Amino acid sequence: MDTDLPGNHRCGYVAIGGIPNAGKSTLLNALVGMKLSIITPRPQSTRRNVLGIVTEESYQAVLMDTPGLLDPAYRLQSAMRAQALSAIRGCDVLLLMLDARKHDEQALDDQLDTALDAIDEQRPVVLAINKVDLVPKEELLPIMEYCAGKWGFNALIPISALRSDGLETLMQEIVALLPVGPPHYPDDVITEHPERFFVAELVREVVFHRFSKEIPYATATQVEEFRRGGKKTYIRVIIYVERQSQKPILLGKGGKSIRQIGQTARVSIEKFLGEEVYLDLQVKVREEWRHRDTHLRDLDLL
Ligand SMILES: Nc1nc2c(ncn2[C@@H]2O[C@H](COP(=O)(O)OP(=O)(O)OP(=O)(O)O)[C@@H](O)[C@H]2O)c(=O)[nH]1
Ligand SMILES: [Mg+2]
Repeated sequence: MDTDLPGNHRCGYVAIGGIPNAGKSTLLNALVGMKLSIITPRPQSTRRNVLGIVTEESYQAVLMDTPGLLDPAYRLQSAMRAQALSAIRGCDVLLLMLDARKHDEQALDDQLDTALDAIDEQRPVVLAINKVDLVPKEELLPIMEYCAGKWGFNALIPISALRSDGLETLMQEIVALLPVGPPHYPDDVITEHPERFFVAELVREVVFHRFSKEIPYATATQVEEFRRGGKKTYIRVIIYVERQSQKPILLGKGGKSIRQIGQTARVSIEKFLGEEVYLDLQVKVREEWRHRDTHLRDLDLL
């Protein structure tokens, strides 16, 4: 063990689990202090686990944002669920997140059971009751009391991930539950996914914001070329859709829509990479990619 470390240094894996749209990715980004996970108003934005590391003098929390838990209706959704469950089952502390707006008893039961069914009674669980900025104060206590009666949570913390309210208390509770031990990662490492992953995600984020109904869910993105050396970094991203009929929707009249997607995505990609980028977007069809293992594997979703 590193002799410079305090004797009670803590380190461990923290899975952020819960139903789709609870605010898990918003929380990961807020805790890490960097936009690692895409955030959209639509459920099922996150499709695979995203790692974010918080390193302080006395602890290192290796956080894992996970896809929202739901009953899978097709292959991609079952792969998403498997990803989330593997993080939830393998973590040192589960940070279970609730959407406080869904607080009738049935909705709370549903939210709690999705994750708690997957873990053993011994594992520490911290319950983060999120979006409290949208809920009248007097409704919070009954929610907390109901949840406390359902499971022996190690802590119940009301938070607003969006406003970064309650996050210090949340982190303190989590750190106290981490095992004592040296850090897993060097202190300057924040994540371990390749740049290509984040770039593809930032393009997908724009599609999720811009389109409704089926299009976001029928879309996948992949970096096909990433070249440095010129005046700007050249990045070609393919936007896959499932059917020929979806292609013109993404392109828009005279290519207007794809140009706007490109402009918005380029700004966030440049911010993420800290360099100027030439972003080249292409739309291609991959029949039924959501349902086929070969495609899901190629897209790093399986
Ligand atoms: N008002 C409010 N909105 C929030 C808060 N946290 C997240 N949101 C919003 O809730 C929506 C979903 O947030 P995400 O962070 O993408 O949720 P998620 O749990 O990662 O969703 P999936 O990846 O689909 O499972 C976004 O529009 C966020 O801006 C919060 O504390 N307050
Ligand atoms: Mg998410």
